[in-house]
Formats: sequence, structure tokens, C-alpha cells
Amino acid sequence: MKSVYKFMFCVLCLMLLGGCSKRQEDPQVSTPASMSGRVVFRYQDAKSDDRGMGHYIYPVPLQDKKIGIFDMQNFTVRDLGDMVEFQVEFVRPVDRETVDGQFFQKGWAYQLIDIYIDTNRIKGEGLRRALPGRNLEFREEEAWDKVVVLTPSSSRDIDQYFAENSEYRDFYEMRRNIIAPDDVYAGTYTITARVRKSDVGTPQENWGYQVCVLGFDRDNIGRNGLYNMEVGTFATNKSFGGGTDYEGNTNVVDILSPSKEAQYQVLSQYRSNPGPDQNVLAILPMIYSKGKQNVPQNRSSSMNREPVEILVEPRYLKPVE
Ligand SMILES: [Ca+2]
Ligand SMILES: [Ca+2]
Ligand SMILES: [Ca+2]
Repeated sequence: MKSVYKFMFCVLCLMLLGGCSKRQEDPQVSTPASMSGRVVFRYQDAKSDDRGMGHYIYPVPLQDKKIGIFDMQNFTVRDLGDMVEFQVEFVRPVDRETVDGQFFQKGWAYQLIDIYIDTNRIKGEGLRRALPGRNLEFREEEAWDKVVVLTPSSSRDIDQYFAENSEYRDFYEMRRNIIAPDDVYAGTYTITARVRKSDVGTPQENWGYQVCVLGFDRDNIGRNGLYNMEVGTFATNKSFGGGTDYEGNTNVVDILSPSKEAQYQVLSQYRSNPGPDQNVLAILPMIYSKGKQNVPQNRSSSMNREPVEILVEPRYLKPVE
């Protein structure tokens, strides 16, 4: 008789345990960004480097409780078969609404992300200029061929901008390679996008990537602005501080970098003048999944008073595993 009770007790325990573990699994099953597919590129970004070229200051309403929301910590590319998944992970949880209660279409509030891809590493192929308002460029042999733009608001705004602004002839000609996907999802710490291979191509071992994180400003749209927050001399309600009031400094607050020092070195190679023609833009290094990286390029005519000798950050040169 005793052994029957023992048996029944064990069965009851197993049923309870089974029930518990099932309940724990359920949320993962329903997450659209569940881990699947083959990882083709992964890069761990330095922490606490959401300061652009080193001394950018968050917009005033974000200074107290939101420090770290623009601090990227991982970037992952997965091959899902017909689709390619791009995932950016942040140090702090992704906000669903702004501090003053604004919501946007895609479910997050503050981050604007550009993912630049060099698909061929051929000099003269692709575009050297980053998108308007980023105030950055790429070296000739690392020019981007595709860019995936993740905006909290409508993707159509981005498509329309490039379709209508033919005065930016180079962007207009590249407009089919500027991809603003609708298939996006904000997780607790991540923003994930899925793009059809027919739009972006099949990731290859020799592709290079660079990711730019900016603040999102729905109202900044024009000659040198594409939904990005500006970085001025002083922080305001809608802009970062620690830059200049001209257009030479970048408005990007975090990029893929092996260390914060390497990022500050790269992004501080600019010259900002009242006349935009005299500006010198910092050069973003692409990071290649296979093969030797190029030495990040410095500007001899930049405002940076540091010696113009190139600081070689060895980890920028290492191939990614
Ligand atoms: Ca970071
Ligand atoms: Ca290229
Ligand atoms: Ca970084």
C-alpha cells in the first residue's frame, strides 16, 4: 500500500513540475525575436561609450533616469533562410514611450539606428557619405552598398524622403539600397529587424558592417537631417550637448567599437565650420566578418589637437571570429 502512495506522490510531483516548466516556456514561444537561424556576424560593443566622440551629453529630459539607453552592447546578424535578421542590444531597457508620454508606430521611443553594409569591399563601389544628418563618411574602399534604417516611426517617411529629394543625387540613385523595414520588434533590451534577402542579399563572409545609434527626432527632416537628434554645444530638450553648433561634428552617439577610446579617436577626427563646405567629416571604419581590417583613418586637418599620428587600436584590426 505504502509503495502505491509513493508512486502516486511521484506522479503528482512530475505533473506539477511539468506544468511549471510549460508555463515558463510560453512567453519565449510567443516572442517574435526568438533566437533562431544561423549567426553570420556578431560584435560586442564597448560599454559606457554612448558619448559620441567622448563628451556628448544626453538631452535634458533624459539626463537623470535614462543614461545608457543609447549605449549599444551587441550587434548580431542571423541568416533565417529567406530573411536576414539584424539585432541591436542595448545596456538599458528600450523605452516604449517618451518621458512626456509620446508613442510611435513601431513600439519604441528614442533610438534611430543605421546599419551600413559593405557587400563588396571594392574601391569605387557604393557610397562614401553616411545618410543626411549623420555627418560621417566612409573610406573609398569601404563605401556602403546597403543601409538598413530602423526608425520608431513610419518606414514610408524614409522611403518618401529619398524618392522625392532628387537634389541629393547620390542618395536618390541609391534609394533602393536604403532599406527601412516594417518587420521590426522591440524586446526588453533589443531592437530587431527582419529584411528579405531579395532586398539586402545573402550575407557573405566578406561583408563589412557598421552600426550608428542616434537619438530620434520626428521633426528633424530637411537638408541635413533625417529624423536624427542634433548634437549642439549645449544640451536642450531635444538635442544632445558636447558638440558644436555647426554641422561638422557627428550626431551619432554610439558606433561599433572595440573600446570607448577607439570610438572617441575615430569620431573626433572632424572639423566644424560655419560654412559647411569647409567641414571635414570623421571617417567610420567598417568591421569585416572575415579578413584583415583596415587601419582606421584619421584626418590631418581635424580640430582634434591630439597628435595626428594614427592611433592604431589593435582590436579594430583583428578579424571578427
Ligand atoms: Ca556601447
Ligand atoms: Ca562597397
Ligand atoms: Ca561603441
